[in-house]
Amino acid sequence: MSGLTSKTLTTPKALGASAAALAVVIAGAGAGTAAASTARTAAAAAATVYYLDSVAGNDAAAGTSAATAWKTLAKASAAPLEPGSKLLLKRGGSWSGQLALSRSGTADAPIVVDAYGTGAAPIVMGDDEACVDLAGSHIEVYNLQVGVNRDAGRCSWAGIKVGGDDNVVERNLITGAAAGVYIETSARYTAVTNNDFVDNNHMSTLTPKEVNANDDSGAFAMLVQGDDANIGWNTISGSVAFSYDYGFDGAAVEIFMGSRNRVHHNLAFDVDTFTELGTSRNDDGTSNDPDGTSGNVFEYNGIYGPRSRSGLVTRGPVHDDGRIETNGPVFGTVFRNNAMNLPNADSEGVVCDAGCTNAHLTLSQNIVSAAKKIAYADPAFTAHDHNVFHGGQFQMSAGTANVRKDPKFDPNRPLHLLSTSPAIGLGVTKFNDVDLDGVKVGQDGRIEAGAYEYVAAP
Ligand SMILES: [Ca+2]
Ligand SMILES: [Ca+2]
Ligand SMILES: [Ca+2]
Repeated sequence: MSGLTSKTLTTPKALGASAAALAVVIAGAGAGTAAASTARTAAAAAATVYYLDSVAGNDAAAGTSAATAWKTLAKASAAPLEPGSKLLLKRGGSWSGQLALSRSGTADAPIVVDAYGTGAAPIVMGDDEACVDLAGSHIEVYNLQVGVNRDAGRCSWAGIKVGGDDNVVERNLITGAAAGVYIETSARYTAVTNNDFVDNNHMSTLTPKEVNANDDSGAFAMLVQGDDANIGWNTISGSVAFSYDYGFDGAAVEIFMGSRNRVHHNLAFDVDTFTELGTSRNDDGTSNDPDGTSGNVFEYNGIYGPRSRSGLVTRGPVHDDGRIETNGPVFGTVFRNNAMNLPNADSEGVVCDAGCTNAHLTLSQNIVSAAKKIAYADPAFTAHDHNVFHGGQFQMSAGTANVRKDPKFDPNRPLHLLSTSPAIGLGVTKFNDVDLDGVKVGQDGRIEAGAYEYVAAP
């Protein structure tokens, strides 16, 4: 087994910090009625809009118009934000330090952080804990650049740290952090949607093996310790970094102690591992994760790129030799209609070890193509069906109605299918209305394996 599969999830430095929350906006959730919408509009109209201008602002001004904008993150962080308030950052501006939002909106009147003016997205950078800290609840953050992709001025731990419930992180560029978005343990219902995660490849812990051979950590686009997050429609690239301990490290979505998170319609390029899941136990078997880690769902994600080495890593409770797996067991992970194409010579598509059984994982209608190892799972694991498997070693039970063939990806459109693909029509269950392009699933009467419906190339 490679270093990748045997590695231990390390405990991030912020573990145990303030409670957190998160906000899933699974399709259709939230205040959907006309009445709620009207109430929300009215509340927003009545609340104050504050402006922040890093060039011409003045903290002694009123802050309530572009002409009287404040200047600093400290002033903005102390703003008396009531439900429905907005905090607008001027485009073209840049701030170093932390934007800390500890007040809360409500479901009908969230606090909104957004950009104003013209030009480049406003940049919040240069904090060594979290450039944006969402400790409150019902806060929505749009259209910022969080972090920079260089040593000077990076967010050296988190880009955005989520502590409260029902927060939204949407349409931002998040770059250069050790954890682009970090969702803390008690955070529930966080939405992380339509963002671009670029080169979140900083290692927060990086020590030679002689010092510690299993402590390197970082290069997470998203680190999820909370529950019930909706993580969808993001693009994620470059979360891969050198590690003394593992050769390389990094993940698109690392789930550590979090449950019922839904990860869907994300496209990940050159990310070391798409997802690794773990809980936290001590060597004697006692748990640091009282409510466990269970029920995380991954669907319609695309995973590719020459530097990508792994699609899914999860685990059961105990190793063959009787040793407790301190990052297991992780229960009920569902992985369906994902497509991965991993040509890297060290790549392993799916790994579920340490006593993996059907209680730990279900794999349906995926395409898994990996050069070194398609899949490893312990013999008791049989809950896999209607997948296309292709590539190197296959160390898993036969499962049900799987196909071992070249998936025939279109060389011109990553992870899309050629007309000769065995994935076309292999699926039997419609798990989502739309594919990774937003195309209706099964519209031609056939459901594909993988992340894309087959539509003839234009
Ligand atoms: Ca180390
Ligand atoms: Ca948990
Ligand atoms: Ca179809």
